[in-house]
Amino acid sequence: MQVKSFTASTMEKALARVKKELGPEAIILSTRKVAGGPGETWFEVSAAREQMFSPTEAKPAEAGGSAEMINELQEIKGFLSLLISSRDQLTQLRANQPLAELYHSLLVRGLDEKQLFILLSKAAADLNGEPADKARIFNAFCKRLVPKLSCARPFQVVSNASGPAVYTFLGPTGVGKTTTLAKLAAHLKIKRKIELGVISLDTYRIGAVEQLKTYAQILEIPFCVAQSKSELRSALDDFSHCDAVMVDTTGRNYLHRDHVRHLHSLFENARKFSHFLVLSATAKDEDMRQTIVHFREMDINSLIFTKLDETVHHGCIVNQLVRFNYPVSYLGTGQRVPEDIEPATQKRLLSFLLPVGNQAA
Ligand SMILES: Nc1nc2c(ncn2[C@@H]2O[C@H](COP(=O)(O)OP(=O)(O)O)[C@@H](O)[C@H]2O)c(=O)[nH]1
Ligand SMILES: [Mg+2]
Repeated sequence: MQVKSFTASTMEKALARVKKELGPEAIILSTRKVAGGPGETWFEVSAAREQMFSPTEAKPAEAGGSAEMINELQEIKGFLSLLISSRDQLTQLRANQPLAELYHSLLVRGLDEKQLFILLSKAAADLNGEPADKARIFNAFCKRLVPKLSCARPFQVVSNASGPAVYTFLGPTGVGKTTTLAKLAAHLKIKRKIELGVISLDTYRIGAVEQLKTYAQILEIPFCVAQSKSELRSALDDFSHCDAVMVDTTGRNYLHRDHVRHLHSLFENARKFSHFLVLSATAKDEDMRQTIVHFREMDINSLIFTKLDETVHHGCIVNQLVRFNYPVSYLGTGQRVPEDIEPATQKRLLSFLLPVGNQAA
Protein backbone atom coordinates (compact mmCIF):
# COMPACT_ATOMS: atom_id res chain seq x y z
CA MET A 1 0.00 0.00 0.00
CA GLN A 2 1.42 3.36 -1.04
CA VAL A 3 0.14 6.37 0.93
CA LYS A 4 0.84 9.96 -0.13
CA SER A 5 -0.37 13.45 0.76
CA PHE A 6 -1.07 16.14 -1.83
CA THR A 7 -1.46 19.85 -1.12
CA ALA A 8 -2.94 22.44 -3.45
CA SER A 9 -4.67 25.81 -3.33
CA THR A 10 -8.11 24.25 -4.00
CA MET A 11 -9.63 20.87 -3.18
CA GLU A 12 -10.22 20.23 -6.92
CA LYS A 13 -6.56 20.79 -7.70
CA ALA A 14 -5.45 18.53 -4.84
CA LEU A 15 -7.80 15.76 -6.05
CA ALA A 16 -6.59 16.20 -9.62
CA ARG A 17 -3.01 15.64 -8.41
CA VAL A 18 -4.10 12.49 -6.56
CA LYS A 19 -5.68 11.14 -9.71
CA LYS A 20 -2.69 12.04 -11.86
CA GLU A 21 -0.07 10.49 -9.58
CA LEU A 22 -1.90 7.53 -8.06
CA GLY A 23 -4.43 6.84 -10.79
CA PRO A 24 -8.23 6.53 -10.71
CA GLU A 25 -8.10 3.54 -8.30
CA ALA A 26 -6.67 5.67 -5.47
CA ILE A 27 -8.53 5.55 -2.16
CA ILE A 28 -9.01 8.91 -0.44
CA LEU A 29 -8.10 8.48 3.22
CA SER A 30 -8.66 12.01 4.52
CA THR A 31 -9.03 15.63 3.46
CA ARG A 32 -8.27 18.70 5.53
CA LYS A 33 -7.55 22.40 5.36
CA VAL A 34 -4.00 23.43 6.22
CA ALA A 35 -2.45 26.84 6.79
CA GLY A 36 -0.55 28.07 3.69
CA GLY A 37 1.19 31.47 3.69
CA PRO A 38 -0.15 34.29 5.88
CA GLY A 39 -3.94 34.45 5.52
CA GLU A 40 -3.91 31.61 2.99
CA THR A 41 -5.70 28.25 3.30
CA TRP A 42 -4.52 25.19 1.41
CA PHE A 43 -6.13 21.81 1.01
CA GLU A 44 -4.43 18.54 1.81
CA VAL A 45 -5.63 15.16 0.57
CA SER A 46 -4.12 11.89 1.80
CA ALA A 47 -4.65 9.03 -0.56
CA ALA A 48 -3.51 5.46 -1.01
CA ARG A 49 -3.21 2.89 -3.74
CA GLU A 50 -1.97 -0.65 -3.93
CA GLN A 51 1.58 -1.22 -5.15
CA MET A 52 1.59 -2.06 -8.81
CA PHE A 53 2.57 -5.68 -9.03
CA SER A 54 0.76 -8.93 -9.40
CA PRO A 55 1.57 -12.51 -8.41
CA THR A 56 2.20 -13.46 -12.05
CA GLU A 57 4.94 -10.85 -12.33
CA ALA A 58 6.76 -12.10 -9.26
CA LYS A 59 9.91 -14.18 -9.74
CA PRO A 60 9.38 -17.85 -8.70
CA ALA A 61 11.57 -17.52 -5.60
CA GLU A 62 9.51 -14.53 -4.44
CA ALA A 63 6.12 -15.90 -5.40
CA GLY A 64 5.24 -17.26 -1.93
CA GLY A 65 6.16 -14.01 -0.19
CA SER A 66 4.34 -11.93 -2.80
CA ALA A 67 1.14 -13.95 -2.47
CA GLU A 68 1.30 -13.44 1.26
CA MET A 69 1.85 -9.71 0.81
CA ILE A 70 -1.06 -9.48 -1.59
CA ASN A 71 -3.26 -11.22 0.96
CA GLU A 72 -2.14 -8.75 3.58
CA LEU A 73 -2.71 -5.84 1.22
CA GLN A 74 -6.20 -7.09 0.50
CA GLU A 75 -6.90 -7.29 4.21
CA ILE A 76 -5.62 -3.75 4.74
CA LYS A 77 -7.66 -2.55 1.78
CA GLY A 78 -10.79 -4.17 3.20
CA PHE A 79 -10.14 -2.64 6.56
CA LEU A 80 -9.52 0.80 5.08
CA SER A 81 -12.79 0.75 3.18
CA LEU A 82 -14.51 -0.39 6.38
CA LEU A 83 -13.01 2.57 8.21
CA ILE A 84 -14.04 4.93 5.45
CA SER A 85 -17.60 3.61 5.40
CA SER A 86 -17.92 4.14 9.14
CA ARG A 87 -16.32 7.59 9.19
CA ASP A 88 -19.47 9.35 10.45
CA GLN A 89 -19.41 7.25 13.59
CA LEU A 90 -15.68 7.71 13.84
CA THR A 91 -15.94 11.49 13.76
CA GLN A 92 -18.21 11.31 16.79
CA LEU A 93 -15.99 8.81 18.56
CA ARG A 94 -12.70 10.43 17.67
CA ALA A 95 -13.10 13.04 20.40
CA ASN A 96 -12.83 10.22 22.94
CA GLN A 97 -9.55 8.35 22.47
CA PRO A 98 -10.23 5.18 24.56
CA LEU A 99 -13.68 4.86 23.01
CA ALA A 100 -12.23 5.19 19.51
CA GLU A 101 -9.61 2.53 20.24
CA LEU A 102 -12.24 0.12 21.56
CA TYR A 103 -14.43 0.81 18.56
CA HIS A 104 -11.60 -0.14 16.21
CA SER A 105 -10.60 -3.27 18.05
CA LEU A 106 -14.19 -4.55 18.19
CA LEU A 107 -14.82 -3.64 14.58
CA VAL A 108 -11.98 -5.91 13.45
CA ARG A 109 -13.48 -8.81 15.41
CA GLY A 110 -16.42 -8.56 12.98
CA LEU A 111 -18.97 -6.66 15.06
CA ASP A 112 -21.54 -4.69 13.14
CA GLU A 113 -20.46 -1.06 13.01
CA LYS A 114 -23.84 0.48 13.76
CA GLN A 115 -24.77 -1.83 16.62
CA LEU A 116 -21.28 -1.39 17.99
CA PHE A 117 -21.54 2.37 17.85
CA ILE A 118 -24.91 2.35 19.64
CA LEU A 119 -23.77 -0.05 22.36
CA LEU A 120 -20.47 1.73 22.92
CA SER A 121 -22.13 5.15 23.13
CA LYS A 122 -24.58 3.77 25.69
CA ALA A 123 -21.74 2.11 27.59
CA ALA A 124 -19.83 5.40 27.71
CA ALA A 125 -22.96 7.17 28.98
CA ASP A 126 -23.39 4.48 31.67
CA LEU A 127 -20.12 5.57 33.25
CA ASN A 128 -21.84 8.67 34.64
CA GLY A 129 -18.75 10.80 34.88
CA GLU A 130 -16.42 8.03 36.08
CA PRO A 131 -13.06 8.29 34.29
CA ALA A 132 -13.72 6.81 30.86
CA ASP A 133 -10.68 4.60 30.41
CA LYS A 134 -10.71 1.63 28.06
CA ALA A 135 -11.22 -1.02 30.74
CA ARG A 136 -14.19 0.78 32.28
CA ILE A 137 -15.89 1.38 28.94
CA PHE A 138 -15.31 -2.25 27.93
CA ASN A 139 -16.82 -3.40 31.20
CA ALA A 140 -19.88 -1.23 30.72
CA PHE A 141 -20.10 -2.44 27.11
CA CYS A 142 -20.07 -6.10 28.25
CA LYS A 143 -22.76 -5.35 30.83
CA ARG A 144 -24.95 -3.96 28.04
CA LEU A 145 -24.20 -6.96 25.85
CA VAL A 146 -24.63 -9.82 28.34
CA PRO A 147 -28.48 -9.72 28.51
CA LYS A 148 -28.53 -10.16 24.73
CA LEU A 149 -26.32 -13.25 24.81
CA SER A 150 -28.77 -15.89 25.92
CA CYS A 151 -28.02 -19.59 25.87
CA ALA A 152 -30.56 -22.41 25.55
CA ARG A 153 -30.35 -25.89 27.06
CA PRO A 154 -32.78 -27.77 24.81
CA PHE A 155 -31.91 -31.22 26.17
CA GLN A 156 -32.02 -30.42 29.87
CA VAL A 157 -35.17 -32.49 30.30
CA VAL A 158 -35.95 -35.11 27.68
CA SER A 159 -38.84 -37.44 28.38
CA ASN A 160 -41.65 -39.19 26.61
CA ALA A 161 -44.27 -37.65 28.94
CA SER A 162 -46.45 -36.56 25.99
CA GLY A 163 -44.83 -38.42 23.12
CA PRO A 164 -41.23 -37.97 21.98
CA ALA A 165 -39.63 -34.55 21.88
CA VAL A 166 -38.91 -33.81 18.22
CA TYR A 167 -35.85 -31.77 17.25
CA THR A 168 -35.31 -30.58 13.69
CA PHE A 169 -32.07 -29.35 12.15
CA LEU A 170 -32.71 -26.58 9.65
CA GLY A 171 -30.38 -24.28 7.76
CA PRO A 172 -28.54 -23.58 4.52
CA THR A 173 -26.68 -26.26 2.56
CA GLY A 174 -23.35 -27.44 3.89
CA VAL A 175 -23.43 -25.63 7.25
CA GLY A 176 -23.11 -28.87 9.20
CA LYS A 177 -26.69 -29.88 10.04
CA THR A 178 -26.14 -33.62 9.60
CA THR A 179 -22.79 -33.56 11.40
CA THR A 180 -24.24 -31.57 14.30
CA LEU A 181 -27.21 -33.94 14.57
CA ALA A 182 -24.81 -36.89 14.71
CA LYS A 183 -22.66 -35.22 17.39
CA LEU A 184 -25.71 -34.49 19.57
CA ALA A 185 -27.31 -37.89 18.95
CA ALA A 186 -24.09 -39.58 20.09
CA HIS A 187 -24.04 -37.48 23.23
CA LEU A 188 -27.71 -38.15 24.07
CA LYS A 189 -27.51 -41.84 23.35
CA ILE A 190 -24.15 -42.68 24.94
CA LYS A 191 -23.90 -40.24 27.87
CA ARG A 192 -27.57 -39.69 28.67
CA LYS A 193 -28.91 -43.13 27.63
CA ILE A 194 -31.84 -41.44 25.94
CA GLU A 195 -33.87 -43.58 23.57
CA LEU A 196 -33.61 -41.92 20.17
CA GLY A 197 -34.97 -42.19 16.65
CA VAL A 198 -33.53 -40.39 13.63
CA ILE A 199 -35.44 -39.31 10.52
CA SER A 200 -33.88 -37.92 7.38
CA LEU A 201 -36.41 -35.60 5.76
CA ASP A 202 -35.34 -35.64 2.14
CA THR A 203 -38.26 -33.91 0.46
CA TYR A 204 -36.07 -32.54 -2.35
CA ARG A 205 -35.06 -36.13 -3.09
CA ILE A 206 -31.40 -35.25 -3.13
CA GLY A 207 -30.55 -38.68 -1.78
CA ALA A 208 -28.12 -37.28 0.80
CA VAL A 209 -29.17 -39.81 3.40
CA GLU A 210 -26.22 -42.21 3.41
CA GLN A 211 -24.10 -40.02 5.69
CA LEU A 212 -26.73 -39.94 8.43
CA LYS A 213 -27.69 -43.58 7.91
CA THR A 214 -24.07 -44.54 8.57
CA TYR A 215 -23.92 -42.50 11.78
CA ALA A 216 -27.22 -44.02 12.93
CA GLN A 217 -25.92 -47.53 12.24
CA ILE A 218 -22.72 -46.90 14.20
CA LEU A 219 -24.73 -45.50 17.12
CA GLU A 220 -27.37 -48.24 16.81
CA ILE A 221 -30.16 -45.71 16.55
CA PRO A 222 -33.24 -46.59 14.45
CA PHE A 223 -33.26 -44.54 11.27
CA CYS A 224 -35.71 -43.86 8.46
CA VAL A 225 -36.17 -41.56 5.48
CA ALA A 226 -39.32 -39.48 4.93
CA GLN A 227 -39.95 -37.90 1.55
CA SER A 228 -43.19 -36.04 2.23
CA LYS A 229 -45.23 -34.52 5.00
CA SER A 230 -47.34 -37.66 5.36
CA GLU A 231 -44.27 -39.92 5.42
CA LEU A 232 -42.86 -37.69 8.18
CA ARG A 233 -46.04 -38.14 10.17
CA SER A 234 -45.99 -41.90 9.88
CA ALA A 235 -42.25 -42.04 10.67
CA LEU A 236 -42.97 -40.08 13.85
CA ASP A 237 -45.73 -42.56 14.69
CA ASP A 238 -43.22 -45.37 14.29
CA PHE A 239 -40.95 -43.65 16.80
CA SER A 240 -43.72 -42.86 19.31
CA HIS A 241 -41.99 -45.04 21.95
CA CYS A 242 -38.77 -42.95 21.79
CA ASP A 243 -37.86 -40.17 24.24
CA ALA A 244 -36.58 -37.97 21.44
CA VAL A 245 -36.58 -37.94 17.66
CA MET A 246 -34.07 -35.98 15.61
CA VAL A 247 -35.08 -34.83 12.14
CA ASP A 248 -32.40 -33.92 9.61
CA THR A 249 -33.38 -31.79 6.63
CA THR A 250 -31.71 -31.23 3.27
CA GLY A 251 -30.55 -27.63 3.28
CA ARG A 252 -31.51 -25.11 0.65
CA ASN A 253 -30.64 -21.55 -0.16
CA TYR A 254 -32.79 -19.86 2.45
CA LEU A 255 -31.97 -16.41 1.12
CA HIS A 256 -35.09 -17.35 -0.90
CA ARG A 257 -38.04 -16.90 1.41
CA ASP A 258 -40.10 -19.44 -0.59
CA HIS A 259 -37.71 -22.20 0.39
CA VAL A 260 -38.34 -21.42 4.07
CA ARG A 261 -42.10 -21.37 3.44
CA HIS A 262 -41.95 -24.81 1.85
CA LEU A 263 -40.01 -26.16 4.80
CA HIS A 264 -42.44 -24.53 7.21
CA SER A 265 -45.40 -26.15 5.47
CA LEU A 266 -43.93 -29.60 6.21
CA PHE A 267 -44.11 -28.97 9.94
CA GLU A 268 -47.46 -27.17 10.09
CA ASN A 269 -50.55 -28.56 11.77
CA ALA A 270 -48.50 -31.28 13.28
CA ARG A 271 -47.08 -31.85 16.70
CA LYS A 272 -44.75 -29.44 18.47
CA PHE A 273 -41.26 -29.37 17.01
CA SER A 274 -38.15 -27.82 18.51
CA HIS A 275 -36.44 -26.26 15.53
CA PHE A 276 -32.70 -25.65 15.53
CA LEU A 277 -31.49 -23.16 12.96
CA VAL A 278 -27.93 -24.19 12.11
CA LEU A 279 -25.62 -21.49 10.73
CA SER A 280 -21.94 -21.44 9.85
CA ALA A 281 -19.70 -18.91 11.60
CA THR A 282 -17.89 -18.52 8.29
CA ALA A 283 -20.95 -17.07 6.52
CA LYS A 284 -21.15 -13.37 5.72
CA ASP A 285 -22.89 -11.28 8.34
CA GLU A 286 -25.53 -9.94 5.96
CA ASP A 287 -26.35 -13.39 4.50
CA MET A 288 -26.75 -14.78 7.99
CA ARG A 289 -29.00 -11.88 8.96
CA GLN A 290 -31.18 -12.40 5.88
CA THR A 291 -31.48 -16.15 6.50
CA ILE A 292 -32.57 -15.57 10.11
CA VAL A 293 -35.11 -12.95 8.99
CA HIS A 294 -36.68 -15.53 6.67
CA PHE A 295 -36.82 -18.13 9.43
CA ARG A 296 -38.64 -15.79 11.79
CA GLU A 297 -41.95 -17.14 10.54
CA MET A 298 -41.05 -20.47 12.11
CA ASP A 299 -40.88 -20.98 15.84
CA ILE A 300 -37.12 -21.36 16.20
CA ASN A 301 -36.00 -22.95 19.48
CA SER A 302 -32.39 -21.83 19.24
CA LEU A 303 -29.48 -21.13 16.92
CA ILE A 304 -26.50 -23.44 16.50
CA PHE A 305 -23.30 -21.99 15.07
CA THR A 306 -20.84 -24.37 13.42
CA LYS A 307 -17.31 -24.10 11.98
CA LEU A 308 -16.00 -21.79 14.68
CA ASP A 309 -12.65 -23.43 14.01
CA GLU A 310 -12.66 -22.20 10.44
CA THR A 311 -12.59 -18.48 11.21
CA VAL A 312 -10.68 -16.36 13.73
CA HIS A 313 -13.28 -13.61 14.01
CA HIS A 314 -16.58 -14.62 15.60
CA GLY A 315 -18.15 -11.17 15.79
CA CYS A 316 -20.87 -12.09 13.31
CA ILE A 317 -22.26 -14.59 15.85
CA VAL A 318 -22.58 -11.81 18.40
CA ASN A 319 -24.20 -9.58 15.76
CA GLN A 320 -27.08 -12.02 15.22
CA LEU A 321 -27.71 -12.28 18.95
CA VAL A 322 -27.82 -8.52 19.33
CA ARG A 323 -30.14 -8.21 16.32
CA PHE A 324 -32.49 -11.08 17.03
CA ASN A 325 -33.96 -12.44 20.17
CA TYR A 326 -32.85 -16.05 19.73
CA PRO A 327 -30.75 -17.98 22.21
CA VAL A 328 -27.79 -20.10 21.09
CA SER A 329 -27.66 -23.71 22.17
CA TYR A 330 -24.49 -25.21 20.68
CA LEU A 331 -21.23 -24.26 19.01
CA GLY A 332 -19.59 -26.60 16.50
CA THR A 333 -15.81 -26.46 16.64
CA GLY A 334 -14.58 -29.03 14.13
CA GLN A 335 -15.34 -32.00 11.94
CA ARG A 336 -14.87 -34.76 14.50
CA VAL A 337 -18.01 -36.62 15.52
CA PRO A 338 -18.91 -36.55 18.37
CA GLU A 339 -16.12 -34.53 20.04
CA ASP A 340 -16.24 -31.17 18.29
CA ILE A 341 -19.30 -29.58 19.85
CA GLU A 342 -19.87 -27.60 23.03
CA PRO A 343 -22.89 -26.08 24.76
CA ALA A 344 -22.91 -22.31 24.26
CA THR A 345 -22.10 -20.24 27.34
CA GLN A 346 -22.16 -16.49 27.90
CA LYS A 347 -18.49 -16.61 28.88
CA ARG A 348 -17.55 -18.21 25.58
CA LEU A 349 -19.70 -15.77 23.60
CA LEU A 350 -18.18 -12.79 25.40
CA SER A 351 -14.69 -14.10 24.72
CA PHE A 352 -15.34 -13.53 21.01
CA LEU A 353 -14.73 -9.85 21.77
CA LEU A 354 -11.22 -10.48 23.03
CA PRO A 355 -8.12 -10.60 20.85
CA VAL A 356 -7.54 -13.97 19.19
CA GLY A 357 -5.50 -16.12 21.56
CA ASN A 358 -7.27 -14.82 24.68
CA GLN A 359 -10.57 -16.51 23.88
CA ALA A 360 -12.16 -19.00 26.23
CA ALA A 361 -11.95 -22.58 25.05
N1 LIG B 1 -14.41 -27.33 10.37
C1 LIG B 1 -15.64 -27.73 10.63
N2 LIG B 1 -16.31 -28.42 9.72
C2 LIG B 1 -17.57 -28.80 10.01
C3 LIG B 1 -18.22 -28.47 11.22
N3 LIG B 1 -19.48 -28.99 11.19
C4 LIG B 1 -19.58 -29.61 9.99
N4 LIG B 1 -18.45 -29.52 9.28
C5 LIG B 1 -18.13 -30.04 7.94
O1 LIG B 1 -18.93 -29.37 6.99
C6 LIG B 1 -19.22 -30.23 5.90
C7 LIG B 1 -20.73 -30.26 5.68
O2 LIG B 1 -21.34 -30.85 6.79
P1 LIG B 1 -22.79 -31.51 6.74
O3 LIG B 1 -23.12 -31.96 8.10
O4 LIG B 1 -22.86 -32.51 5.66
O5 LIG B 1 -23.64 -30.22 6.33
P2 LIG B 1 -25.20 -30.12 5.97
O6 LIG B 1 -25.28 -30.02 4.48
O7 LIG B 1 -25.68 -28.88 6.63
O8 LIG B 1 -25.85 -31.36 6.51
C8 LIG B 1 -18.66 -31.59 6.27
O9 LIG B 1 -17.42 -31.74 5.62
C9 LIG B 1 -18.47 -31.51 7.78
O10 LIG B 1 -17.43 -32.34 8.24
C10 LIG B 1 -17.47 -27.70 12.19
O11 LIG B 1 -17.94 -27.32 13.27
N5 LIG B 1 -16.20 -27.34 11.83
MG1 LIG C 1 -26.94 -32.84 5.52
